[in-house]
Amino acid sequence: MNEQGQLLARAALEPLGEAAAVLPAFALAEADVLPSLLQHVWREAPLRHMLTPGGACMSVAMSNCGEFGWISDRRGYRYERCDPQTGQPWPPMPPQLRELARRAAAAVEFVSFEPDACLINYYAPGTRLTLHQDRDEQDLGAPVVSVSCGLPATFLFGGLARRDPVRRVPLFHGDAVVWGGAQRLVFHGVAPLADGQHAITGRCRINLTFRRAR
Ligand code: MD3
Ligand code: FE
Repeated sequence: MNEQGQLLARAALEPLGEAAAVLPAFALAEADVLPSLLQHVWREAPLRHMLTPGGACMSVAMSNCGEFGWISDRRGYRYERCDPQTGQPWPPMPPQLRELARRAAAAVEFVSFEPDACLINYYAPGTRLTLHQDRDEQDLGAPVVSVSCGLPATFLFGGLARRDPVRRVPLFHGDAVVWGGAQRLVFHGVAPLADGQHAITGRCRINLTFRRAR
């Protein structure tokens, strides 16, 4: 079995339900160079803490690249072509990352996934993401592909109702996850990030989510 075959075999052992799959180490090559791949993005569209519609400051710092970026403010959640902070279009998605997202989706049979948005989440120690659904995308038939980089995190994977029981799934540097089909609207979140040191990122975790916004 080739290397990719082995990764897929491990992935098959970690199903989260129909059409959600962890691909352990699938994105290792890209994760190892992620800070340099994102340097240009962060210069053009700096990480910032967005406000929730309720007026709370999110503990995760965010930015975007691609044709569309996900934003939150007092008016709600939505995708925008321009960064509200600079008025400029979001920086382009690095081709290497777009290609990675396509390959991860195809590995679990979402052929022809064309992401037009990439949300960048930055977690310092203690940062968490409360349970939520991702439902601001036009085509909920398209999957979401996530890539983890840096410190490990505990991903919280619930059900289709907020009160459903939550499974805790560890995510490590280089892991990719593809969410789609019946799992696309599950409630999910991230437990407070444990402190630590990582060779690539230092004291933080970076998570990318590739989406089809329109
Ligand atoms: C399951 N990010 O950005 S990625 C998010 O680690 C988000 O930063 C988390 O949830 C993070 O919205 C988790 C995994 C993920 C992303 C999208 C999903 C899981 C998903 C969409 C539907 C179901
Ligand atoms: Fe989410």
